[in-house]
Amino acid sequence: AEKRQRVLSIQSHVVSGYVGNKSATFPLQVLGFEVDAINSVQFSNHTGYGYWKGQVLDERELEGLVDGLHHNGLDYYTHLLTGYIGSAGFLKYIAHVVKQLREVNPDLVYVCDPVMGDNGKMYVPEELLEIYQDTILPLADIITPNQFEAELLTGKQIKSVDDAWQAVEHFHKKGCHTVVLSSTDLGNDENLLALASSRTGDRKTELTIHIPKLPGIFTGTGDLFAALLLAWMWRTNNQLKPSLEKVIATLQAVLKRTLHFATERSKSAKPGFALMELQLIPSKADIENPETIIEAEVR
Ligand code: ATP
Ligand code: PLP
Ligand code: PXL
Repeated sequence: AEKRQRVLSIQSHVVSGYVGNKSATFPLQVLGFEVDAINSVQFSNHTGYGYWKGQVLDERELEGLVDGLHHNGLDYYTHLLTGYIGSAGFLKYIAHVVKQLREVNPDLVYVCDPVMGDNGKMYVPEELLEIYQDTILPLADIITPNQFEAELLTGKQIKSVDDAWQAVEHFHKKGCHTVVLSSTDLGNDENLLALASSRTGDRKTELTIHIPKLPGIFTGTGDLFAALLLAWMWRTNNQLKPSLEKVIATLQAVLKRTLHFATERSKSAKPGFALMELQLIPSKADIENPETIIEAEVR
């Protein structure tokens, strides 16, 4: 029998709402993965609210947790997933964790969402950029930068689809076999454009997909995207096209449900952050069995 897939997910925990591990764990579990979560922070709520309280895990504490797992032989993982990381020391220690986990399982797949910012603004310390470039990307199998993050990592602006493919090429050269630009403004007024490329064995796949824009600002969607991509790449034996289509199908369903829920209850046109929390639990069926309506286009 096939060994159960085991993911170590190192991300934020929020008491209320759905970002980081709260956004990634349930979908991975629904799709059959065993999920071990390390909470890099524990906050009352996501930081978009403007007010939050909680704790931040430092690299010494991360070391302690990983040591505990190792001591008891609990550190066999098929996948490592990381998202938002707020400090240079913590990110450097992640590189160490990847190597340590690969000593136990050389085939470990590392899915890295190099979260640094969006829409031209960095929200992590600048020193993280160099660590992602030099240390983390060469260890990653699957990466999911957004357009701005791809620009930072390559040091080149992305103003056209051609520019975006050049960025993708840059990441392949760094050693990442699957590169997905999870959102770019290279679509049109109604669509975001995502680009995806994978090189596994002698298979080479390059895709774009137009994502209908929904009117709202959502949080935790990048985290959900990376978790779903991890799951579907495994379940399809690294077939990028069905994976990407399923990821987008689930995201559209979750976001439509979220928007419907929020607008039904909101007295104003712009629902607050609490109402806009992802409706993840009611979307269980859309996670298990995404109905793929939007097709990816082969380049
Ligand atoms: P990260 O910063 O985590 O690397 P990101 O900035 O690309 O990722 P998002 O902008 O949240 O993260 O996008 C991730 C996915 O969420 C998109 O591919 C898209 O499917 C979906 N999404 C987010 N916002 C919207 C929206 N307003 N309308 C439609 N889809 C959206
Ligand atoms: N600001 C802070 C402090 C964060 O922790 C995060 C987490 O990723 C963000 C902004 C980004 O949120 P988003 O992924 O929705 O762009
Ligand atoms: O990816 C979103 C996210 C993750 N973690 C924390 C956040 C947010 C978004 O605001 O505040 C702590």
